[in-house]
Amino acid sequence: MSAATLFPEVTRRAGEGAIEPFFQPVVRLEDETVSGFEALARWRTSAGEIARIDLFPAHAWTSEAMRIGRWATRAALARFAAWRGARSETLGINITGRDLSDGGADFVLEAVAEAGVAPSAVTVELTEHHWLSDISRAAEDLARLRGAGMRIALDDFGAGHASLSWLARLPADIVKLDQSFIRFVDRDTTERRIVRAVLDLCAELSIAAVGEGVESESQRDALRAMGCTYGQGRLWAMPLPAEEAFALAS
Ligand code: G
Ligand code: MN
Repeated sequence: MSAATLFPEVTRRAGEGAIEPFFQPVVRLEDETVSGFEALARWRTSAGEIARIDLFPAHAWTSEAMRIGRWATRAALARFAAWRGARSETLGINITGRDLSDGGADFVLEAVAEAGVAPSAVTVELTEHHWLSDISRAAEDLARLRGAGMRIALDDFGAGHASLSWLARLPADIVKLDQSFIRFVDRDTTERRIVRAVLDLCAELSIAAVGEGVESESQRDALRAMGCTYGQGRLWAMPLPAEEAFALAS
């Protein structure tokens, strides 16, 4: 099943191109080994250039965006399942509040089962860039995913809508600190103090933290010194095609 058959509108806009799942490694800051990957949909154009799907920002979210997201998630799960076997690495899949309120939890349960990926290998990343219209319902949906063995991550933490109320009311295992904070984490900045406080908060709540968009060794060192467990970013690798990304795991 190709993107071309499912999404003629998008593939028309992309020329000969197609949506493809890319994978960005997430590393343990302790020893910089790969703990897992985040799946990110990419749009590969006929010119060979690879663009981020900026077609659907939060304010322009459509049912087509959701269909594409779901297709990309299924494709990512299939690629990951074919590679992982008995290995221990995890896969992060992204979901929005809109998707969640449109049967997203059932979709994730079904797609993970269909791909044959162990639920314990899956982290569901809920982005803060979209509003949650019904937080109680979202909490129930996320609890179902967690009950099935998946982990829940609050993505783009600090840069979106809800931070503390989400932390208080949603079942979260992981917080992914937005890269707008990580950018300044190696200097004496307000961002650095906020990161330190959020890491303390995560420790208090027994939530693991991931620094997103880590680009330099000094950012890595600062996060490590403040007790952040994981990192993700250009310092290690940008999102890559499956084979290239998976080759980074030892
Ligand atoms: O929204 P979310 O955090 O799930 O998506 C991560 C996005 O950030 C991806 O589109 C990815 O390409 C981008 N990204 C990942 N690592 C880096 C980085 O080190 N620097 C920058 N500028 N962007 C990054
Ligand atoms: Mn994410």
